[in-house]
Amino acid sequence: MPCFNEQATIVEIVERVLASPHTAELIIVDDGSTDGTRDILADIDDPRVEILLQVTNQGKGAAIRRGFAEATAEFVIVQDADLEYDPVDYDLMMEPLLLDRADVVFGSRFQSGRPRRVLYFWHSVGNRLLTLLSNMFTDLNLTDMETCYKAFRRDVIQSIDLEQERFGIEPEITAKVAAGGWRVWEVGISYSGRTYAEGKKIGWRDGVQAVFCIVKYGIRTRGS
Ligand SMILES: Nc1nc2c(ncn2[C@@H]2O[C@H](COP(=O)(O)OP(=O)(O)O)[C@@H](O)[C@H]2O)c(=O)[nH]1
Ligand SMILES: [Mg+2]
Repeated sequence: MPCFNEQATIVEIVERVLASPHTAELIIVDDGSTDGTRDILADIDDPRVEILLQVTNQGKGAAIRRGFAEATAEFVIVQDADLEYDPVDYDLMMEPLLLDRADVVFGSRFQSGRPRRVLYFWHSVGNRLLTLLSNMFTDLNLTDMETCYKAFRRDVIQSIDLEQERFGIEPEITAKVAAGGWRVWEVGISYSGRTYAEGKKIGWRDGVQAVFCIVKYGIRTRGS
């Protein structure tokens, strides 16, 4: 769980994660929070929780790379520290992994019969364009490349070298998973998007950086 200034949601999301029967361990990587999140984290008392503190803010990519490196359970899922993604959906995410049909599972907000909050139109257009561009390089037919819900066999994600520090990590993971020839599945998940007033931080600059990373890793991993 990458976590940066999420004092409004951290308690609730940790409770939801720990309530899931699938949760063997929860590694929270605090990315230099300055809003009191760290004090809240210090009060968590559950043997399954491990808290890692980044010295300075380095970005979501750096935080999840640190989490991947520390993971010990058989499967790993990325869980944001807001309430946009619901751990109740771990059941759906885990099924292809537990049946040994998938090595990697993407949770799609767009190909989903599950409830989702109706919100920013232009965000969804941006997400679809980024997914389309990524698919053109990877030749995967994903519907939601940018989704937070990416689940992996632990040995698979730990075998992939990742370098992106910020949101470029999503296209980097996607390109490298595709290049590795791993079995990728997708399942529809619910999505409770938040507004900027509610704390959303991602912005158009992150979209531009995503395009850059799709092309960079698309070219680099093509044919490999
Ligand atoms: N925006 C942002 N999020 C970070 C950072 N480091 C860790 N995170 C966490 O990564 C996740 C990013 O969330 P995401 O849904 O992609 O963006 P958001 O909902 O617009 O904030 C959240 O759990 C953040 O707490 C950072 O430097 N910036
Ligand atoms: Mg979010």
